[in-house]
Amino acid sequence: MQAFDIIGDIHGQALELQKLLLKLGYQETNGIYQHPERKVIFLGDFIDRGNYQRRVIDIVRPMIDDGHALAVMGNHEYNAISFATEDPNGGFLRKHSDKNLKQHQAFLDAYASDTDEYLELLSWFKTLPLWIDLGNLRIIHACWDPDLIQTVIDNYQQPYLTDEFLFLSAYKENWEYQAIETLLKGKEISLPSGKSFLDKEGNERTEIRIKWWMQEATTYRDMFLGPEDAIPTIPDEPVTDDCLINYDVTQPPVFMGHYWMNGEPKTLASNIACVDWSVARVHGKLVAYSWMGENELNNNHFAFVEREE
Ligand SMILES: [Mn+2]
Repeated sequence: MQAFDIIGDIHGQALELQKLLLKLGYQETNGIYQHPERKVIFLGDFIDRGNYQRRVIDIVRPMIDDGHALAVMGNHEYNAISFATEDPNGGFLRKHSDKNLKQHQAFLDAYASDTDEYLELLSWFKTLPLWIDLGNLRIIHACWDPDLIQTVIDNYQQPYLTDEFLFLSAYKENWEYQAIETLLKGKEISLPSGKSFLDKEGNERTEIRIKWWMQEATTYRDMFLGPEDAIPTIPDEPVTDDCLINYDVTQPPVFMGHYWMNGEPKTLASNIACVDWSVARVHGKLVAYSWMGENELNNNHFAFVEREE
């Protein structure tokens, strides 16, 4: 049985990644971090935000290409691909708006002097699957939605972003758009009409991201996943739609990243865990879970390093 160290979103924080790999017992041999018995599974979101994005790629890519690690695609790799892909209808699949540029500029700058490497890296991003299902272990960036996963399989027969899938996912009217939104960015629901809240950037939002795994949640406020200071502004009214995912305890453990968790790393259910404690944020952590084949996850299997500086 292969054991894995499952590592959350890195976002250009190469120093913390090196520290965590060393802490987990990986050693750099011929320029590639490796472990005699264990492998890493990365949850995606290698890029955007941090100061060492190219260095992160230079660490994770050889590990993956050389068989010492697996990885899924994060929403930031998806965005990078869409940003660089021309839309046959004009412009790019992801708009080069001020907001999108701001989020992505540090990545573009890191490769500004090397267009060939930039383009080659984007085609490598496309080789990252949208999810991994090993039978006894499941990995996805944001939300394990079995219906959407089945729809992808029914239509594309595999978990990769083909050119057609990529193109169709850029348009809201297509199910492909919804699939990427949910699998890579998380499940959202609309607030009751007239209700809104302010997000991290201070933008007014009428939709909330929800704790899709939280079976006991009944109200908008229970399900809300977002900044703590916004919680009192979320209505404590029952949600009538059936929007949560019934991921029951008999299913294999699933790991995700993406959500900026707070406090000490711990599981969300006996078979569900998030490993993103937002290392891109001051006081964030880079978190790993060391999986030895167990169905029932154990809080003692988390390891982390604190954000530098
Ligand atoms: Mn993400």
